[in-house]
Amino acid sequence: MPTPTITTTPSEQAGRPTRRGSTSWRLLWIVLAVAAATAAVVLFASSGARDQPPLSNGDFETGDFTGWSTEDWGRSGEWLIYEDGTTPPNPSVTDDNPPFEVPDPPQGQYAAVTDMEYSGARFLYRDIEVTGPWTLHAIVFYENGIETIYDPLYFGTFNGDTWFANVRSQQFRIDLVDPQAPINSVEADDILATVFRTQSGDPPSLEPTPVTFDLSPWEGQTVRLRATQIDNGGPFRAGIDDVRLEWAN
Ligand SMILES: [Ca+2]
Repeated sequence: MPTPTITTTPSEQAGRPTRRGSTSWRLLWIVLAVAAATAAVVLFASSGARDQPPLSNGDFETGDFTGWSTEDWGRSGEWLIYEDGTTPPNPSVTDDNPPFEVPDPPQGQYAAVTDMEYSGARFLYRDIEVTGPWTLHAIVFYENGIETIYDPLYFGTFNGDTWFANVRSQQFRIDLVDPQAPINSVEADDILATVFRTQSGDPPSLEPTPVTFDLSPWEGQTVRLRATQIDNGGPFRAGIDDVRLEWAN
């Protein structure tokens, strides 16, 4: 019986190098695909980091004022975190005329709003270290309990017990101020810029509205973002949410 032999046809011989070649190409394509995917992930991660300079709890989603400071002047009224636009976040600090009714938080579950039973001035603020060419972004809104905005650049005085203002003031404004200045300062040297403000003649309410402001002129400095709400003509609910930093174009 002849010894079995393994024979190879010319076509198979020709095919072997071809198969090895196709395997090599397949490997090369896999390597290239993995490299491309890795590059895409790296690019995505770096562009994502670039899009979000840090500003902790600018959206109030911790459900409290972590990262922020508040100061409330007056017998009854304050900045509060709320979830539902028709439920006073602190029922012991609210006026029934008109009752608390504001838009629901425009971003996420929580936002900041003022509520009050008596007249006063309320400050919500935080310091921002401007370490890049950033744009400030926020969403603002308000519900004035009376028809008229009164906008004097005057926040009244507070002796720790009683708030006093000798002119009508019914307004909401957001300024960039010198971090070293007193919280109620309206001195021209202390107010670096005004991001938003209600003015005489404005409508009595504003739906949630985005505002942006270029912070790049203060790059390398620390500025204080100060939101101020004042009323002595009726309740004035002012709200803010989604405060964040973006890279300026
Ligand atoms: Ca929010």
